[in-house]
Amino acid sequence: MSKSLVSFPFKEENVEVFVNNIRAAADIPEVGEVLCVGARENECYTQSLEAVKGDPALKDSKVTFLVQERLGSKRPGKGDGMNTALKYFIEETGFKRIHFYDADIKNFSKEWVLESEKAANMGFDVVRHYFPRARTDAMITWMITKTGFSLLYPDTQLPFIEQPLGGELLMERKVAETLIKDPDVLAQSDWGIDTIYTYKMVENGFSMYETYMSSGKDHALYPGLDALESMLYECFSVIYYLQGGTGISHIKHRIEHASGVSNRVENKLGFDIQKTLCLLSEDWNEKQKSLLDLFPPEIGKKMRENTERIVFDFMDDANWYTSYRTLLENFDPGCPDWRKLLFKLWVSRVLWYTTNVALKGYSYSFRHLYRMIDGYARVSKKVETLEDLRNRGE
Ligand SMILES: Nc1nc2c(ncn2[C@@H]2O[C@H](COP(=O)(O)OP(=O)(O)OP(=O)(O)O)[C@@H](O)[C@H]2O)c(=O)[nH]1
Ligand SMILES: [Mg+2]
Repeated sequence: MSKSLVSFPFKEENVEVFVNNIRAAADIPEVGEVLCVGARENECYTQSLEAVKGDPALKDSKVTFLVQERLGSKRPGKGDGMNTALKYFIEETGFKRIHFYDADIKNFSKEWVLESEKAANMGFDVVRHYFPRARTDAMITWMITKTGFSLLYPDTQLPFIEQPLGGELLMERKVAETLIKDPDVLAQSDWGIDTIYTYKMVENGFSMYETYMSSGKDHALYPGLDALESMLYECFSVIYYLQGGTGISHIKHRIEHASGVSNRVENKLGFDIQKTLCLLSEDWNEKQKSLLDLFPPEIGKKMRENTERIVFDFMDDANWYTSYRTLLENFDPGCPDWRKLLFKLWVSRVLWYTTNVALKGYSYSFRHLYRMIDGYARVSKKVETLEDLRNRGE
């Protein structure tokens, strides 16, 4: 069958936004079915299903609602939702391609689907959307995922994938078949799903096209960095377990040139700094303080000072590199104190970046972030030192 399945994993989203998105996807001739995979049968699930059933615009479209299966072994979350969709696509349909979109995109339109279809028609196995983001957004992507890939896999395309955690992507059927057979993918029921999909796509040598959506993604926002703690922990844990992979092939990879950025995105400086500062000084215990002995003395000492006053001015690019290496060597995913410490180290890193880089402007910030990833790859390959990283001009 030459058509595509469009899938929306969802949990508790605005019903009107979600149903609009279902309608936009179902209206596209290339789309054979829309699959909505809910976390559970909650109010959002029943109300959206009712709205779809009663909508005359959808009476000729196939829209399927499922509650996600318990497929994985981590926290039951978005990963079980996405894997349930992959499994349905392979076992219950004969469609050629599967698309994924977050359900909370307020400016979703048929363009999102059609842009992916066009890139896939050019012969790419995977198509991922990327879009302009505010300079303080995507702090897990930059400081955890891209940094981790750069430290561990500097010779591959992994560090240079624009938005490795993005939820908007297309896969050809053969990609879905490979992923759903992989026990690491199936196990990843939590926020780590995007990282494992990205990694496995590259590991299996699938070609990748990244389309640029200049309109950006307008979606529900987080109030402060504390809401990101579980996402941070789950995304870092995948990178931690991925250490030691070898022989990752060189894939065909094309990134569409980024065109415009809206004033809204360019001028936005993201999160609640006041609230975030407090996170550094809260909830310390003796175990966390002793874990800091594993870090280089100057990093351990400065972090420990946070029990008395807020300190983050030391967490520059070089110290973040060293802290990340220490985490990769010593982290214990089962230990709640390691989890808290990872979070605090990351908060100090985000605050350093916000006050030393982000305040200097939009273009300055992105130049810095891209150079940081290049620099980390060079240090990992031992062609540059941490001193070089410190001395690089802007
Ligand atoms: N099926 C399912 N969907 C989930 C679950 N958790 C989150 N989702 C959906 O996954 C999508 C992404 O979740 P968000 O909370 O919007 O995540 P986000 O931080 O905005 O993600 P970014 O777009 O990367 O910034 C949304 O459609 C959620 O409704 C879950 O446990 N199960
Ligand atoms: Mg969202």
